[in-house]
Amino acid sequence: MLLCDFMAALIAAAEKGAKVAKIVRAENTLLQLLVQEKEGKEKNDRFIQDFKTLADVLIQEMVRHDLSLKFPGLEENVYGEESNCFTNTDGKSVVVQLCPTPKETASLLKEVLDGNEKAATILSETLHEQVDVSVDEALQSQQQEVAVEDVGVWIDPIDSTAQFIRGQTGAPNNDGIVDEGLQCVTVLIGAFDKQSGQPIAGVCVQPFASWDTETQQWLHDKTWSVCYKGVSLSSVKPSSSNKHSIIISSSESDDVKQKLSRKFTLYSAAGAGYKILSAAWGHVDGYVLSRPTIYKWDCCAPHAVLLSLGGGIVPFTDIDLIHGADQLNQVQYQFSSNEGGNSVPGVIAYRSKDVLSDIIQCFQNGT
Ligand code: 2IP
Ligand code: CA
Repeated sequence: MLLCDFMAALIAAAEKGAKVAKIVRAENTLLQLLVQEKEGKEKNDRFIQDFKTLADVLIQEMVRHDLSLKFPGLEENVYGEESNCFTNTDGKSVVVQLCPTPKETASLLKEVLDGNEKAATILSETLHEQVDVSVDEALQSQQQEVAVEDVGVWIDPIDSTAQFIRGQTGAPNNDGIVDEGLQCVTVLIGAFDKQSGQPIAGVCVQPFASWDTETQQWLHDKTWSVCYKGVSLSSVKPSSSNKHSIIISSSESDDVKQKLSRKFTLYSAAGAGYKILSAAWGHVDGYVLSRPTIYKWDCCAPHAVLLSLGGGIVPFTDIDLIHGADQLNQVQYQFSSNEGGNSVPGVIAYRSKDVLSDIIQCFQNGT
């Protein structure tokens, strides 16, 4: 496959995923399914998983379907956060996937939507819709051949699911950072080289990037990058200005916060993908997470963006034993079938090597 065709397909899939996320929140029938708190007997006890997971799974399976149709052979190397197998309380399983026609997909979805014909039809029509996307000229000229068998894909269909369900509108601070709200939601599709484990491309879409007061609708925003065999391209324009600020998870430990405060101002926000992108966009210099609550599907796509800008992501392990940034290897993305094998033991995401060195110094004894 040609690199430009692969990127066009990733962009189309991510934009369609963002459209599904927006429709799930805009269509009242679907929204009720999404936000209803399923307690006790009201819970749709036909299926253990609930609609929140179904929205995730539908986007993931749509991306898998569309990429596999365009690039035969890729399907066995497309990985996602969610399992697409829904089991009911009688142990009956329904594998959620796109069928050859919208009609067949709708009837399958009705099975996991408790017979809700309207919801099943709305979702199926959106999942099967052809979306045309405009691809940046710089990408159109990338005619390099990429071997399908060399590439793996990680999908995070809806990152920051909690903010997606809450549905609040966040307020950006002076640096453009939203600490919580729909703006923190991202659809992440990252591609990596199976041999080296390194990211080669990433497409990140914010379905709810900004609210259009005229049309009373959410506008989406897209960030893409390529870092493949010497080609570094991104929709983000490089900028050298350091903010001397770091973004962290709201659940970060006091000890890590105290050490980072030696050199940086700290902000917190929801969304692992959103935080890594905040570093790539230059809202902050980096993102630090000291615990293994992040996964390869969260990191792969925005990691490609940082790499294309001269930054990167290294694991946050044994940081006090490190004597220099050069000792650290980038996070790698080969799929692991081991339990917990696709989690990442904490991250340091950085815009430049200088920022990485400054972050490491915060943790060195005595500095
Ligand atoms: C979550 C989501 C959370 C993040 C967690 C991710 O992904 O990005 O926001 O926690 O690490 O796994 P935090 O907000 O503390 O950074 P998902 O929403 O897809 O489960
Ligand atoms: Ca996630």
